[in-house]
Amino acid sequence: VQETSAQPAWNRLQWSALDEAARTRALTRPVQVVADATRQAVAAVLDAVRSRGDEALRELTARFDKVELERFEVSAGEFAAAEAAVSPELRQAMADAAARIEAFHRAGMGKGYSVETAPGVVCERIIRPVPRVGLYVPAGSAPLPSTALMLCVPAALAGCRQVVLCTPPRADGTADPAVLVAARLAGVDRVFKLGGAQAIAALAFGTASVPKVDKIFGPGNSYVDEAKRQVAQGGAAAIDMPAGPSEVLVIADEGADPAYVASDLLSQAEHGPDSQVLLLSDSAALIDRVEAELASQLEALPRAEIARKALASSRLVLVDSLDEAFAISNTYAPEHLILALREPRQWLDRVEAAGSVFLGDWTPEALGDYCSGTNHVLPTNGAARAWSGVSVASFQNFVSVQAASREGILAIGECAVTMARAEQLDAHANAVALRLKGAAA
Ligand code: HSO
Ligand code: ZN
Repeated sequence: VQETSAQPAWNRLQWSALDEAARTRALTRPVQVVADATRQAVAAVLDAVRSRGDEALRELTARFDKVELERFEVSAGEFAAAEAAVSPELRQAMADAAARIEAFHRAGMGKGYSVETAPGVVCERIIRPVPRVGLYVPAGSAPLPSTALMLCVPAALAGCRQVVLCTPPRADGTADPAVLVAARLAGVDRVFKLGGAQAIAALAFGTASVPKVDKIFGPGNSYVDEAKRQVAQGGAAAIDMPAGPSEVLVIADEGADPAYVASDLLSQAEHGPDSQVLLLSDSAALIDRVEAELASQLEALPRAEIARKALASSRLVLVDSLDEAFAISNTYAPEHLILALREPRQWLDRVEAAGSVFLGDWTPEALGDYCSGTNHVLPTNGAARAWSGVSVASFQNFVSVQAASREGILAIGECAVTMARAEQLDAHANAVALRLKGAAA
């Protein structure tokens, strides 16, 4: 740990020098303790919105967003004003990004299928969109129109019957214009100016002005996360995935460009003081150079304060080999994994768990955050071991169908009867045996 006050602090470790406990500590994310106060505050907000609807939304918006809103839904006039407020360059960039996100997500859409598993027995999978979905786009320290694209594009591809988006109002009572333009570019035109736990409550329970949804998507602050957790637990609405602070893990070899590596670490660090940043390298010289770059690039960043806080819990780890680096990465299961390696594709098979992988020096995480075409709503906090990022499938249900003909029940009925008898479920056995008799007659 560097301790001169002029130098920002980050943790430099040598993996081979750590014992088991220190290794575990090095890979442990800070525990996300949801304070009792947060949990109770969120529960109170959910309660208020469930019982008093729009009236509660008005009070909570006045209290938390400091703005009196008569109407939450963005009007046609506000959309028009937003279109006028966004520069042509930004509009075009968002349209280009939306097109690439659509191309990638469309190609990955699941298909229905049908298999004859026995003569006269046809099993199918059919796909149905989640009927009503709610998308949350945060606007805290920086509004994120890119997140609107990442949620709206797959929702539109899935064909959800009702798609509504919530984003917090600004002090003047308007929504961020770029978020509105992004939503419209992706085919979503029902936007509500609501933020925080009250937005999640409105989507989960519905109010006179906000329609209830079946599933809620999108990142947010700790109140939003806690509200999503509570509505999911209570069965009011499903949610996309468990949330935590954003994170990146970079595996870099001796030949990596230290300026590129540092810029990738900093782009994650600037998201928030709790962002997680890890570098694994088999080259001490590379780590030295990255440290120097971190210090100099940090100075020039407007969000240096935030990034510095995140870096304080970052880790720059010297490993004995790249094999060791992949073992560590797979244990950690990062949201973003950057392979700053000379032959990155040759190492891809080693990746067991990661939300999204970035191959080689020309693929910064920022490309995936905005416009390569992949989704940036990804599993954090180690969830990548068992969860995947948002895709069209996140907005779909996969329904199985089976149809047996007379020939079909004759072919497989005995199988069911035998198993039902073994489980001592006689009604099951009867349901099949009756038909076997009928079919044989
Ligand atoms: N890296 C963030 C997504 C984002 N970055 C939005 C910029 N804008 C979490 O994956
Ligand atoms: Zn980002």
